[in-house]
Amino acid sequence: EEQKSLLLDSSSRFVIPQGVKLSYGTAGFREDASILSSTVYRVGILAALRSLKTQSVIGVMITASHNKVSDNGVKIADPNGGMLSQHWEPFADAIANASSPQQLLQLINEFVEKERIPFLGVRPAEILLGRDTRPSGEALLEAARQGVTSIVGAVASDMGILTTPQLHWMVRARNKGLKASEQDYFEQLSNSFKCLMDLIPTERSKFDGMNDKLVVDGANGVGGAKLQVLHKLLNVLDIEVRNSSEDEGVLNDGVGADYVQKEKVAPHGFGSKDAGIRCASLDGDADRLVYFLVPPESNAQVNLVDGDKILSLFAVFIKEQLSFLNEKEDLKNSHKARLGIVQTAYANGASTNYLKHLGLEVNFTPTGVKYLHEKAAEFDIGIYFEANGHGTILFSESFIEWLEVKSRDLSSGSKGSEAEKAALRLLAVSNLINQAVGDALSGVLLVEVILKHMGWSIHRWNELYHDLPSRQLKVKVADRTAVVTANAETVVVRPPGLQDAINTETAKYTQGRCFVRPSGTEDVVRVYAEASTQEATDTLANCVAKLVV
Ligand code: NG1
Ligand code: ZN
Repeated sequence: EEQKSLLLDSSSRFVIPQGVKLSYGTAGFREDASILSSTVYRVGILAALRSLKTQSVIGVMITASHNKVSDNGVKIADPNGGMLSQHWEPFADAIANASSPQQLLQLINEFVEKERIPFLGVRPAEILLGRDTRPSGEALLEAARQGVTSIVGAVASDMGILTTPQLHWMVRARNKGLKASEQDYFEQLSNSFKCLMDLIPTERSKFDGMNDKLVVDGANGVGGAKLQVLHKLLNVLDIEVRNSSEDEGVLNDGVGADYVQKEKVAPHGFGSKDAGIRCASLDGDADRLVYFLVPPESNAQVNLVDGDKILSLFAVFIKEQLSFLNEKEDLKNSHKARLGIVQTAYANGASTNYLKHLGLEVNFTPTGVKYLHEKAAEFDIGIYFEANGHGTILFSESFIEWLEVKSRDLSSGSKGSEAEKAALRLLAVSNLINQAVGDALSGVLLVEVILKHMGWSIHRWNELYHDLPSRQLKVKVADRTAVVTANAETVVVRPPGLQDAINTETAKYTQGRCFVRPSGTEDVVRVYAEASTQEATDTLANCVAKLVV
């Protein structure tokens, strides 16, 4: 009864806007911020129920990532720091669209019953709330808090302005019983970075004559300021951060990783004066990272070093460490680690060829971090990246334990051996790179230390392989759900005949590859094409776009 009146009372303060149908997509709920408060309030309720069900800490992040500043959004971090279990998404959709407090209450009651969510005699719900720098964030965070506290006994902690990966990291750390404050996050990253720096082979510790400075575009979002904090703790890297707050410009407006990757132009504040310098760009909530080189001519395209190339750099480094470890086959406890690479169909074909050529196992999943993450978790070490710069490296618990034992065994034997250093490096990577979600801050640190380890400039790195020309188009259609795909979105199964037509078109081009799929975040069908020249690629993409409408 107390619960019932609490819910009816609080939900009457959050009236659902007329005529909007919301859906918990790959990025949670995302809309114009002005219509989101009832949705965020209801997500607060869901988070509290999820916490009761799992008897763990749950996170709620308020962000719309790379979208425009007037948008906002909300997503849940599950107990392990990952995305909300897909099994709960239909409930999220249902309550977000419930038309009255009574209907909301009924849906909650049914769900509590069906999922057997415990209320009595259990640990009360505990939720960590975070938000990015959007002006609408403060009020929406309050709406989330009211949603959480409308469940009897539930506690909401406001963690303040954070990057999305920081909040996911905190949720994961809390549930593992580890230190989980923002300061702990910064310390873990900087300590493991320093550890990797100390393990750089002395003969390689010089860059190959290139400018050692890194300039980072913070998208006028939350990432720039957080990177400054890390930078102060590190005091070894030469990093300049631009576009680090609203004072310098509008969030995601002509800046940020999404803009740089899609438009292939330099963000605001970068120009020919930066030609040849190593540059990087974060997105608005700092879960995506791309590197780029500004061309000397002022209106030319940037040289993009995208998520595929970051993945390739990480793969080369990890593979090198594993080969050091496997050299000493006589060691007890020998273990051939399974390294797996996970990409989507948007990965440039040249990157896939390169990775296969290294002898690595490359897997494909549909677009959406939850699919990539899940696949990568099947390996001892799983590296996943989307071309747009979201990705990370996952280490299995059993492999970490094995590494800990191994590094101890090795240190008692041949002191300072390559195998011992390799084990220590892999352990440091597992602490540096965010195990919950892709994290641009930990990504920057890992890229920087690997470049130093290899003695590579960004130019050398960029030469690992040459991207095939590619083109992405958006097609507005009456109903994007009419397009249904299979095989990690590479094949259209509906409408009938479309795939045959795409095949016929693609076959006309050298190194031609093309696929179409409905977007999960926008009301469009996306077309992606690759071929041996940019001109051919554009023609292929345009022809296929005409087949879709
Ligand atoms: P959709 O709209 O489903 O293509 C986009 C990105 C994804 C992912 C999600 C979530 C592309 C082609 N797609 O998905 O990679 O980042 O947004 O933000 O970049
Ligand atoms: Zn983002």
